[in-house]
Amino acid sequence: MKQYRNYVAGRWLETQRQFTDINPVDGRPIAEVHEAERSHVDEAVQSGHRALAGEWGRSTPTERSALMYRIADEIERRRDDFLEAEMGDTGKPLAMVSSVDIPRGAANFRAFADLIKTAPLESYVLDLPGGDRALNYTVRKPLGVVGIISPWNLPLLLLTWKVAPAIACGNAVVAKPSEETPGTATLLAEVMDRVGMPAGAFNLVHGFGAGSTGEFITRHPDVNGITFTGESATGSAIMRAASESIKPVSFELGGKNAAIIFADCDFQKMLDGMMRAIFLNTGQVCLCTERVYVERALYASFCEALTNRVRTLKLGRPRDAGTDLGPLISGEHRDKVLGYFRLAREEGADVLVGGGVPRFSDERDGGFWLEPTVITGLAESARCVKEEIFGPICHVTPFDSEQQVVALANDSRYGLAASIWTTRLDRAHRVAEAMRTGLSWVNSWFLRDLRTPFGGAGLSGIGREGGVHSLNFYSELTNVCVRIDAG
Ligand code: NAD
Ligand code: 6OD
Repeated sequence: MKQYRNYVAGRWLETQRQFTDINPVDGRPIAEVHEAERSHVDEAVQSGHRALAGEWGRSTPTERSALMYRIADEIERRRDDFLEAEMGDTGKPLAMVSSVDIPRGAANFRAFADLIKTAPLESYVLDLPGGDRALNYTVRKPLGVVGIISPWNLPLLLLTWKVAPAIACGNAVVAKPSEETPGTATLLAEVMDRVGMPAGAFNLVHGFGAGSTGEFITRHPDVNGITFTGESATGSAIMRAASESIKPVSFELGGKNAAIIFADCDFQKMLDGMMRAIFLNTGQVCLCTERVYVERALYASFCEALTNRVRTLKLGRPRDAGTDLGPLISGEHRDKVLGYFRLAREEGADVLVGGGVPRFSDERDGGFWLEPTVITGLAESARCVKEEIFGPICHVTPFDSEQQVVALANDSRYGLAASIWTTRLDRAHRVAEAMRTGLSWVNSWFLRDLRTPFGGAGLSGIGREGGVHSLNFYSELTNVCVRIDAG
């Protein structure tokens, strides 16, 4: 059985306690993972501080940028290993890991490697009475040791989305991937080792959340900042833990995202877009649409077309030809989503398609599969319309006016993303701006420019990452003020 070890202070570390990494396609074990204890997390944090006091702390943006290009190159050189590890841990189709997860892992490093060399800093001249002046300029310093805690749904993409800007800014990192998906994170540590990352500048610790590695990081008094992607409830627990030593936090949390479909949309493009927005990664993307609002004139034809397309989706193993959907990540998560399928019926939903567990009569019956599902007919107050489900399901509701649908879409405690489908330019801009979300897509979904601010409002998060917004989170910006006599 494969062993996934911790990487601390530039050395591979085995521990007493191990847990099993499961392949969600068939429920079979694929690796044993060494769970880091509190003392190992402490050693990772202290080695981070030693790195900051040494060679790594003296590195220049140009040197770090070059190193990050080597990291991206090495990820690409080991592409097949990364693909295998990501498919093994998640059961995602090859088409997705080879076009989204692994390429974005490399792209994140290149994007922030370029940015750190060119990011502007501020400078102001203050005129003083009598002719003296004060020159103010900003210096970008690392925060220190940054704790990075990431989820299982886009394991390499979301881990590197935070590791890359953190090291671009010269921080040391203690990273903890999800216990469900330790594979590509361990490969990333191998990459760091190979490209010559100084010992302690990148540490990887495996484990769980509360009472385990995650909590040891967030409560550690010498961790200087926490960046987290995951559930809103976990964000709340981490915020409490981080408050003990007043650490800055950046949170990318859950969503209950709306799509708004106007009758004037390009129907075919919209339908293709909605199939991705609802079902990519079996609905396990924080940006996925779970609430679909359709203008009444189009409602019946949309429901019919969506249902027909869903019937064509192929549930398959990652390498099976034509696979559209993989399994859910775990038995526990499948039970949670199944609970919502049941609740939807109790709340009075009409199930247009899906709603159950598929049977394959092969090894996949030991895995964590669910049918892609479309429901209608629920009140806006129903729990299935209000709570994040994070599975292959959406609820479709008709609307009658722009004003009404803006109010419906915004009636959520989450505020991550919206997608708007229309060919009317004025309406597109108006509605996009009216969304109480961190991100509004028009005639598109999950189209990413890594320089833009990314994050959510309300339960969906705190702060923005992406481009210079990431650099500002991972830096301590310091103002230097120099008085210049008039002479
Ligand atoms: P999760 O919150 O259960 O776990 C995420 C990480 O936090 C894991 O590494 C876990 O071990 C750790 N963790 C759990 N409890 C902890 C604690 N008390 N202290 C410290 N660490 C702890 O989330 P998940 O189930 O892995 O991911 C799915 C969720 O993530 C969904 O809600 C989804 O919307 C959200 N998500 C949001 C974004 C975004 O960008 N907004 C991106 C991806 C996923
Ligand atoms: O694309 C990204 O940078 C990003 N953070 C995506 C998040 C997806 C959520 O599951």
